[in-house]
Amino acid sequence: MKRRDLILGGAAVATASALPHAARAQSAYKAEYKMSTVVPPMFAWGKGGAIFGDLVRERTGGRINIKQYPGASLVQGQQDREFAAMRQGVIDVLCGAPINWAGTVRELGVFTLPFILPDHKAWDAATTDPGIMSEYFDLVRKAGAEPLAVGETGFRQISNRMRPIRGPADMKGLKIRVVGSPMYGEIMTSMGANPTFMSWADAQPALASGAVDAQENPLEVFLAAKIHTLGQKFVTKWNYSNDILLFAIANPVWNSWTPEDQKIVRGAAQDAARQQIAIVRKLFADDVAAVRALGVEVHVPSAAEMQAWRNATRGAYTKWKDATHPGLVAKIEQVAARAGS
Ligand code: X2X
Repeated sequence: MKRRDLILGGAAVATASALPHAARAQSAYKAEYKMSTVVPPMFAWGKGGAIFGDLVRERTGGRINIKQYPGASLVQGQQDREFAAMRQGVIDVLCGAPINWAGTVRELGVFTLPFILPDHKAWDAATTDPGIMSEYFDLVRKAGAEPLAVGETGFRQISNRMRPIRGPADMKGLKIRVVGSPMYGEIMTSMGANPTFMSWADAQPALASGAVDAQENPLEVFLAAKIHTLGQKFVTKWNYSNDILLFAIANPVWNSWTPEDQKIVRGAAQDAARQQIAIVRKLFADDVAAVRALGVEVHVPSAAEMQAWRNATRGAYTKWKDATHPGLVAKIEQVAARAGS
């Protein structure tokens, strides 16, 4: 760099820092930052978004105002469009499950391969492993957002209106609603079920009318959405997939904030994620009893039954390991094995 540029550059910095800090920050800031969540704050993961927004508002003295739009309303309920809409500037803040973005950024689905992280010990080991998380966060950055923290959406369990599901054979012919993740579709197909891809908004009427027989969601969602009132009488707690809840900010928005504010926002997301995980785990601990109390039959598989599920979904696992990020999946497998699962 030439001496003249250095002097000019220096002068520019001096002028900028002569402005009052708040004025400088405020001028580039938007009055409202739009956060998309699929579910509302009555649900544990919508609550994570609400806590995050509140903490940011409090800690920035209102400088950064994050407003939550539940029901994926910024994308007219089409939750599989969230990530693309974030890239287009329609969504500023994500607080969601990467399974919803599988059609846009497939590699973010590494945590949701079937039975890859079978319990909380394995899940915690993987999602707090510095090597895994820095690689994962780099993928998020390249995809267009600054990742801040990771909460937990919860282990997904299958429910249906027809019969108890004790093994892969019971899946045969079942019409099951899944989110727009092709991997989930193939998991179901590999067991002889007929998956239908549908948004959460469409899923509920489809269950109520019997257009689909089955669905899969964390039991906390089953309870909060009162899915038993939609004719779902049988649940199997097979813990087949537990997505992260990713807190992230669209890159251009992130870059418009001062380093001080970036630090505050990151800290707020980490605190919100911690609180959100505690809420999800508390609900998980009591969910079988809570669902049974509604008159729904809950099957908790034996170790042998769990092995049968793993065998039946192995082909889908291998295919999606290759289709997402084989190197990162291998690291997750190693960390999960060390965690003793
Ligand atoms: O639509 C679903 O099933 C939900 C609420 O779990 C997700 O957003 C993935």
